[in-house]
Amino acid sequence: MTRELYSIKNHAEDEVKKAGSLQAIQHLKVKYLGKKGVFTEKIKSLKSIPQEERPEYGRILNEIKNHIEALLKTEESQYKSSEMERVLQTQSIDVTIPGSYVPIGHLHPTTKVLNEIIDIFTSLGFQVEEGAEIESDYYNFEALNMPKDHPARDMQDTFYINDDLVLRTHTSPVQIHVMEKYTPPLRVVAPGKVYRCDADVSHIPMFQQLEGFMVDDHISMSDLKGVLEVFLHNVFGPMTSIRFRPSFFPFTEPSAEVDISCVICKGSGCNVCKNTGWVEILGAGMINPRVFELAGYDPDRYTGFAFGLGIERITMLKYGINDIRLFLENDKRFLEQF
Ligand code: 2U9
Repeated sequence: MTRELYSIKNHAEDEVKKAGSLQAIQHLKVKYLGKKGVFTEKIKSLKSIPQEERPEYGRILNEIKNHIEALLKTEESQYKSSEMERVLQTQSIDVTIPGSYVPIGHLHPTTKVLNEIIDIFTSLGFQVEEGAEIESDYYNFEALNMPKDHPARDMQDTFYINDDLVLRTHTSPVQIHVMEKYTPPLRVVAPGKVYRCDADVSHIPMFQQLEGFMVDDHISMSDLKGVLEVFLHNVFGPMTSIRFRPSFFPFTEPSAEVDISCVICKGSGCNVCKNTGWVEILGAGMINPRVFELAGYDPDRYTGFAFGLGIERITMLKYGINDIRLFLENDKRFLEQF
Protein backbone atom coordinates (compact mmCIF):
# COMPACT_ATOMS: atom_id res chain seq x y z
CA MET A 1 0.00 0.00 0.00
CA THR A 2 2.63 2.51 1.05
CA ARG A 3 4.75 1.56 -1.94
CA GLU A 4 2.24 3.35 -4.16
CA LEU A 5 2.67 6.46 -2.03
CA TYR A 6 6.46 6.41 -2.49
CA SER A 7 6.06 5.98 -6.21
CA ILE A 8 3.72 9.02 -6.28
CA LYS A 9 6.39 10.91 -4.31
CA ASN A 10 9.15 9.97 -6.78
CA HIS A 11 6.98 10.84 -9.78
CA ALA A 12 5.98 14.20 -8.26
CA GLU A 13 9.62 15.07 -7.44
CA ASP A 14 10.56 14.19 -10.99
CA GLU A 15 7.79 16.36 -12.47
CA VAL A 16 8.72 19.33 -10.25
CA LYS A 17 12.37 19.03 -11.27
CA LYS A 18 11.47 19.01 -14.97
CA ALA A 19 8.76 21.71 -14.75
CA GLY A 20 10.85 24.47 -16.37
CA SER A 21 8.43 27.38 -15.76
CA LEU A 22 6.28 29.12 -13.15
CA GLN A 23 3.20 28.20 -15.12
CA ALA A 24 4.12 24.47 -15.07
CA ILE A 25 4.71 24.62 -11.29
CA GLN A 26 1.29 26.20 -10.79
CA HIS A 27 -0.20 23.46 -12.95
CA LEU A 28 1.48 20.80 -10.75
CA LYS A 29 0.13 22.49 -7.63
CA VAL A 30 -3.38 21.96 -8.95
CA LYS A 31 -2.56 18.38 -10.06
CA TYR A 32 -1.27 17.27 -6.64
CA LEU A 33 -2.84 19.61 -4.09
CA GLY A 34 -5.98 20.95 -5.80
CA LYS A 35 -9.58 20.04 -4.85
CA LYS A 36 -9.43 16.99 -7.09
CA GLY A 37 -5.63 16.60 -6.72
CA VAL A 38 -3.74 13.33 -6.24
CA PHE A 39 -3.17 13.84 -2.48
CA THR A 40 -6.69 15.14 -1.84
CA GLU A 41 -8.14 12.02 -3.46
CA LYS A 42 -5.82 9.79 -1.40
CA ILE A 43 -6.94 11.51 1.84
CA LYS A 44 -10.58 11.02 0.82
CA SER A 45 -10.00 7.30 0.23
CA LEU A 46 -8.31 6.72 3.65
CA LYS A 47 -11.46 4.98 4.92
CA SER A 48 -10.98 2.14 2.41
CA ILE A 49 -7.57 1.28 3.99
CA PRO A 50 -7.76 -1.60 6.51
CA GLN A 51 -8.08 -0.18 10.01
CA GLU A 52 -4.80 -1.69 11.36
CA GLU A 53 -2.75 -0.16 8.48
CA ARG A 54 -4.56 3.19 8.43
CA PRO A 55 -2.50 5.14 11.02
CA GLU A 56 0.85 4.27 9.44
CA TYR A 57 -0.55 4.83 5.92
CA GLY A 58 -2.01 8.18 6.98
CA ARG A 59 1.25 9.33 8.58
CA ILE A 60 3.29 8.53 5.45
CA LEU A 61 0.66 10.11 3.14
CA ASN A 62 0.76 13.26 5.23
CA GLU A 63 4.55 13.36 5.28
CA ILE A 64 4.79 12.95 1.49
CA LYS A 65 2.04 15.50 0.85
CA ASN A 66 3.81 18.07 3.09
CA HIS A 67 7.13 17.32 1.42
CA ILE A 68 5.72 17.87 -2.12
CA GLU A 69 3.81 20.97 -0.97
CA ALA A 70 7.05 22.49 0.44
CA LEU A 71 8.95 21.52 -2.72
CA LEU A 72 6.33 23.23 -4.93
CA LYS A 73 6.39 26.31 -2.72
CA THR A 74 10.19 26.64 -2.91
CA GLU A 75 10.21 26.12 -6.67
CA GLU A 76 7.35 28.60 -7.13
CA SER A 77 9.15 31.34 -5.24
CA GLN A 78 12.38 30.62 -7.13
CA TYR A 79 10.63 30.93 -10.49
CA LYS A 80 8.91 34.13 -9.28
CA SER A 81 12.15 35.80 -8.22
CA SER A 82 13.98 34.80 -11.40
CA GLU A 83 11.01 36.19 -13.40
CA MET A 84 11.32 39.46 -11.44
CA GLU A 85 15.06 39.49 -12.11
CA ARG A 86 14.39 39.02 -15.82
CA VAL A 87 11.83 41.89 -15.87
CA LEU A 88 14.25 44.18 -14.01
CA GLN A 89 17.03 43.35 -16.46
CA THR A 90 14.98 43.74 -19.63
CA GLN A 91 12.49 46.47 -18.65
CA SER A 92 14.54 48.99 -16.71
CA ILE A 93 12.82 52.31 -15.83
CA ASP A 94 14.62 55.60 -16.41
CA VAL A 95 13.45 57.65 -13.44
CA THR A 96 15.14 60.75 -14.86
CA ILE A 97 12.69 60.98 -17.82
CA PRO A 98 10.36 63.97 -17.16
CA GLY A 99 6.74 63.01 -16.34
CA SER A 100 4.04 63.45 -18.99
CA TYR A 101 2.63 67.02 -19.11
CA VAL A 102 -0.88 67.44 -17.73
CA PRO A 103 -2.27 70.77 -18.91
CA ILE A 104 -3.98 72.70 -16.12
CA GLY A 105 -6.06 75.83 -16.50
CA HIS A 106 -5.79 79.11 -14.64
CA LEU A 107 -8.08 81.93 -13.58
CA HIS A 108 -9.59 84.20 -16.23
CA PRO A 109 -7.74 87.55 -16.44
CA THR A 110 -10.80 89.48 -15.22
CA THR A 111 -11.13 87.11 -12.23
CA LYS A 112 -7.46 87.68 -11.38
CA VAL A 113 -7.90 91.45 -11.51
CA LEU A 114 -11.16 91.30 -9.53
CA ASN A 115 -9.45 89.19 -6.81
CA GLU A 116 -6.56 91.68 -6.70
CA ILE A 117 -9.00 94.61 -6.33
CA ILE A 118 -10.99 92.83 -3.60
CA ASP A 119 -7.73 92.15 -1.71
CA ILE A 120 -6.85 95.86 -1.76
CA PHE A 121 -10.25 96.93 -0.40
CA THR A 122 -10.42 94.21 2.26
CA SER A 123 -6.95 95.30 3.44
CA LEU A 124 -8.51 98.77 3.91
CA GLY A 125 -11.26 97.27 6.11
CA PHE A 126 -14.04 96.95 3.50
CA GLN A 127 -16.40 93.96 3.73
CA VAL A 128 -17.50 92.11 0.57
CA GLU A 129 -21.23 91.77 -0.14
CA GLU A 130 -22.96 90.10 -3.08
CA GLY A 131 -26.55 90.13 -4.30
CA ALA A 132 -29.00 88.80 -6.90
CA GLU A 133 -28.59 89.49 -10.62
CA ILE A 134 -32.36 89.89 -11.07
CA GLU A 135 -33.58 92.92 -9.15
CA SER A 136 -36.78 94.84 -8.72
CA ASP A 137 -37.22 98.20 -10.40
CA TYR A 138 -37.22 99.72 -6.91
CA TYR A 139 -33.75 98.47 -5.86
CA ASN A 140 -32.14 98.99 -9.27
CA PHE A 141 -33.56 102.48 -9.93
CA GLU A 142 -36.02 104.09 -7.53
CA ALA A 143 -33.97 103.66 -4.34
CA LEU A 144 -31.03 105.18 -6.20
CA ASN A 145 -32.92 108.39 -6.93
CA MET A 146 -34.03 107.35 -10.42
CA PRO A 147 -37.83 107.46 -10.33
CA LYS A 148 -39.90 106.00 -13.18
CA ASP A 149 -39.66 108.04 -16.42
CA HIS A 150 -36.64 109.93 -15.04
CA PRO A 151 -34.27 110.75 -17.92
CA ALA A 152 -31.29 109.38 -15.89
CA ARG A 153 -32.62 105.87 -16.60
CA ASP A 154 -31.62 106.35 -20.25
CA MET A 155 -27.93 106.28 -19.18
CA GLN A 156 -28.26 102.52 -18.67
CA ASP A 157 -29.92 100.52 -21.46
CA THR A 158 -31.79 97.93 -19.44
CA PHE A 159 -32.90 94.31 -20.03
CA TYR A 160 -36.44 94.12 -18.60
CA ILE A 161 -37.82 90.74 -17.42
CA ASN A 162 -41.25 92.27 -16.83
CA ASP A 163 -42.62 95.67 -15.71
CA ASP A 164 -41.13 95.22 -12.26
CA LEU A 165 -38.04 93.00 -12.70
CA VAL A 166 -34.77 93.82 -14.46
CA LEU A 167 -31.31 92.29 -14.94
CA ARG A 168 -29.43 94.62 -12.61
CA THR A 169 -27.60 97.38 -14.52
CA HIS A 170 -25.16 97.99 -11.65
CA THR A 171 -24.37 96.41 -8.28
CA SER A 172 -25.77 99.44 -6.39
CA PRO A 173 -28.89 97.46 -5.25
CA VAL A 174 -26.50 95.44 -3.05
CA GLN A 175 -25.61 98.61 -1.12
CA ILE A 176 -29.31 99.47 -0.70
CA HIS A 177 -29.94 96.00 0.79
CA VAL A 178 -26.89 96.47 3.05
CA MET A 179 -28.22 99.85 4.30
CA GLU A 180 -31.58 98.26 5.09
CA LYS A 181 -29.85 95.48 7.05
CA TYR A 182 -27.07 97.31 8.94
CA THR A 183 -26.49 100.69 10.56
CA PRO A 184 -23.32 102.79 9.97
CA PRO A 185 -20.35 102.74 10.13
CA LEU A 186 -20.27 100.85 6.82
CA ARG A 187 -17.39 100.02 4.50
CA VAL A 188 -18.61 97.70 1.76
CA VAL A 189 -17.54 96.58 -1.72
CA ALA A 190 -20.05 94.85 -3.99
CA PRO A 191 -18.54 92.89 -6.91
CA GLY A 192 -20.65 91.07 -9.51
CA LYS A 193 -22.06 90.69 -13.00
CA VAL A 194 -24.26 93.44 -14.40
CA TYR A 195 -26.25 93.69 -17.65
CA ARG A 196 -26.76 96.45 -20.19
CA CYS A 197 -28.12 96.29 -23.71
CA ASP A 198 -24.90 97.43 -25.38
CA ALA A 199 -22.25 95.81 -27.63
CA ASP A 200 -19.14 97.18 -29.38
CA VAL A 201 -15.31 97.13 -28.88
CA SER A 202 -15.64 98.68 -25.44
CA HIS A 203 -19.10 97.37 -24.35
CA ILE A 204 -20.48 93.85 -23.79
CA PRO A 205 -24.04 93.11 -22.59
CA MET A 206 -22.80 91.31 -19.46
CA PHE A 207 -19.83 92.77 -17.65
CA GLN A 208 -18.41 92.82 -14.14
CA GLN A 209 -18.48 95.74 -11.77
CA LEU A 210 -17.19 96.52 -8.37
CA GLU A 211 -18.89 99.26 -6.45
CA GLY A 212 -17.90 100.45 -3.03
CA PHE A 213 -19.19 102.81 -0.40
CA MET A 214 -18.33 104.15 3.02
CA VAL A 215 -20.98 105.64 5.31
CA ASP A 216 -20.51 107.20 8.75
CA ASP A 217 -20.59 110.54 10.60
CA HIS A 218 -18.23 113.03 8.92
CA ILE A 219 -17.23 111.08 5.79
CA SER A 220 -15.97 113.62 3.27
CA MET A 221 -14.69 113.87 -0.28
CA SER A 222 -11.12 113.70 1.06
CA ASP A 223 -11.85 110.17 2.42
CA LEU A 224 -12.98 109.24 -1.09
CA LYS A 225 -9.82 110.74 -2.57
CA GLY A 226 -7.57 108.94 -0.07
CA VAL A 227 -9.17 105.52 -0.58
CA LEU A 228 -9.14 105.81 -4.40
CA GLU A 229 -5.52 106.96 -4.35
CA VAL A 230 -4.42 103.89 -2.33
CA PHE A 231 -6.46 101.66 -4.66
CA LEU A 232 -5.24 103.15 -7.96
CA HIS A 233 -1.59 103.31 -6.88
CA ASN A 234 -1.79 99.64 -5.88
CA VAL A 235 -3.22 98.54 -9.23
CA PHE A 236 -1.34 100.85 -11.64
CA GLY A 237 1.80 101.76 -9.68
CA PRO A 238 2.70 104.61 -7.29
CA MET A 239 3.74 107.03 -10.06
CA THR A 240 0.21 107.11 -11.52
CA SER A 241 -1.37 110.60 -11.50
CA ILE A 242 -5.07 110.88 -10.62
CA ARG A 243 -7.56 113.61 -11.49
CA PHE A 244 -11.23 114.20 -10.68
CA ARG A 245 -13.54 115.74 -13.33
CA PRO A 246 -17.00 117.02 -12.30
CA SER A 247 -19.79 114.77 -13.57
CA PHE A 248 -23.37 113.77 -12.81
CA PHE A 249 -24.96 110.61 -11.37
CA PRO A 250 -28.42 110.67 -9.78
CA PHE A 251 -27.17 108.65 -6.76
CA THR A 252 -24.19 110.88 -5.90
CA GLU A 253 -23.88 114.65 -5.37
CA PRO A 254 -21.34 116.01 -6.09
CA SER A 255 -20.20 113.41 -8.64
CA ALA A 256 -16.91 112.93 -10.44
CA GLU A 257 -15.33 110.90 -13.16
CA VAL A 258 -11.85 109.82 -12.16
CA ASP A 259 -8.99 109.65 -14.67
CA ILE A 260 -5.47 108.28 -14.34
CA SER A 261 -2.40 109.23 -16.38
CA CYS A 262 -2.37 106.99 -19.46
CA VAL A 263 -0.93 103.58 -18.53
CA ILE A 264 0.39 103.08 -22.09
CA CYS A 265 2.19 106.39 -22.83
CA LYS A 266 2.51 107.59 -19.19
CA GLY A 267 0.82 110.86 -20.13
CA SER A 268 2.73 111.87 -23.26
CA GLY A 269 -0.16 111.04 -25.63
CA CYS A 270 -1.09 107.93 -27.66
CA ASN A 271 -4.14 106.40 -29.37
CA VAL A 272 -5.37 104.71 -26.14
CA CYS A 273 -5.73 108.12 -24.40
CA LYS A 274 -6.63 109.85 -27.69
CA ASN A 275 -3.59 112.07 -27.18
CA THR A 276 -4.98 113.57 -23.96
CA GLY A 277 -2.51 111.77 -21.63
CA TRP A 278 -5.47 110.69 -19.41
CA VAL A 279 -7.81 107.67 -19.35
CA GLU A 280 -11.13 107.44 -17.53
CA ILE A 281 -11.01 104.70 -14.90
CA LEU A 282 -14.07 104.99 -12.62
CA GLY A 283 -16.97 107.11 -11.40
CA ALA A 284 -17.52 108.31 -7.85
CA GLY A 285 -19.13 110.90 -5.61
CA MET A 286 -20.75 111.70 -2.28
CA ILE A 287 -23.93 109.66 -1.73
CA ASN A 288 -26.99 111.77 -2.57
CA PRO A 289 -28.92 112.62 0.70
CA ARG A 290 -32.10 111.54 -1.16
CA VAL A 291 -30.66 107.95 -1.34
CA PHE A 292 -30.11 108.00 2.46
CA GLU A 293 -33.65 109.28 2.98
CA LEU A 294 -35.15 106.45 0.86
CA ALA A 295 -33.09 103.85 2.81
CA GLY A 296 -34.33 105.27 6.15
CA TYR A 297 -30.99 106.85 7.16
CA ASP A 298 -30.95 110.38 8.65
CA PRO A 299 -29.44 112.51 5.83
CA ASP A 300 -28.58 115.27 8.34
CA ARG A 301 -26.44 112.88 10.35
CA TYR A 302 -24.78 110.55 7.86
CA THR A 303 -22.57 111.25 4.90
CA GLY A 304 -20.82 108.79 2.65
CA PHE A 305 -18.89 108.33 -0.55
CA ALA A 306 -19.49 105.77 -3.30
CA PHE A 307 -17.64 104.70 -6.41
CA GLY A 308 -18.14 102.25 -9.27
CA LEU A 309 -15.77 100.66 -11.74
CA GLY A 310 -15.86 98.14 -14.58
CA ILE A 311 -13.54 95.15 -14.04
CA GLU A 312 -13.08 94.53 -17.79
CA ARG A 313 -12.07 98.17 -18.32
CA ILE A 314 -9.46 98.02 -15.54
CA THR A 315 -8.14 94.70 -16.92
CA MET A 316 -7.92 96.18 -20.45
CA LEU A 317 -5.93 99.17 -19.23
CA LYS A 318 -3.71 97.09 -16.96
CA TYR A 319 -2.75 94.66 -19.75
CA GLY A 320 -3.12 96.91 -22.84
CA ILE A 321 -6.09 94.94 -24.32
CA ASN A 322 -7.93 96.86 -27.05
CA ASP A 323 -11.13 94.82 -27.59
CA ILE A 324 -13.43 93.93 -24.65
CA ARG A 325 -15.05 91.07 -26.62
CA LEU A 326 -11.84 89.01 -26.28
CA PHE A 327 -12.82 88.30 -22.66
CA LEU A 328 -15.85 86.27 -23.79
CA GLU A 329 -14.40 84.40 -26.79
CA ASN A 330 -12.60 81.65 -24.81
CA ASP A 331 -9.71 81.75 -27.28
CA LYS A 332 -6.86 79.94 -25.51
CA ARG A 333 -4.25 81.94 -27.49
CA PHE A 334 -5.62 85.04 -25.72
CA LEU A 335 -6.27 83.51 -22.29
CA GLU A 336 -2.88 81.77 -22.04
CA GLN A 337 -1.11 85.12 -22.02
CA PHE A 338 -2.22 85.96 -18.47
C1 2U9 B 1 -25.34 103.68 -3.39
C2 2U9 B 1 -25.07 104.99 -3.59
C3 2U9 B 1 -24.23 105.38 -4.59
C4 2U9 B 1 -22.06 103.98 -7.13
C5 2U9 B 1 -21.36 104.76 -8.19
C6 2U9 B 1 -20.49 105.26 -10.15
C7 2U9 B 1 -20.35 106.45 -9.53
C8 2U9 B 1 -20.05 105.01 -11.55
C9 2U9 B 1 -19.78 103.43 -13.32
C10 2U9 B 1 -18.34 103.15 -13.50
C11 2U9 B 1 -18.13 102.40 -14.74
C12 2U9 B 1 -20.47 102.18 -13.71
O1 2U9 B 1 -19.20 100.14 -14.63
S1 2U9 B 1 -19.50 101.45 -14.95
O2 2U9 B 1 -20.13 101.70 -16.18
N1 2U9 B 1 -20.17 103.77 -11.99
O3 2U9 B 1 -19.62 105.91 -12.23
N2 2U9 B 1 -21.08 104.29 -9.41
S2 2U9 B 1 -20.93 106.32 -7.98
O4 2U9 B 1 -22.82 104.88 -6.37
C13 2U9 B 1 -23.65 104.45 -5.39
C14 2U9 B 1 -23.91 103.12 -5.22
C15 2U9 B 1 -24.77 102.73 -4.20
C16 2U9 B 1 -26.27 103.24 -2.31
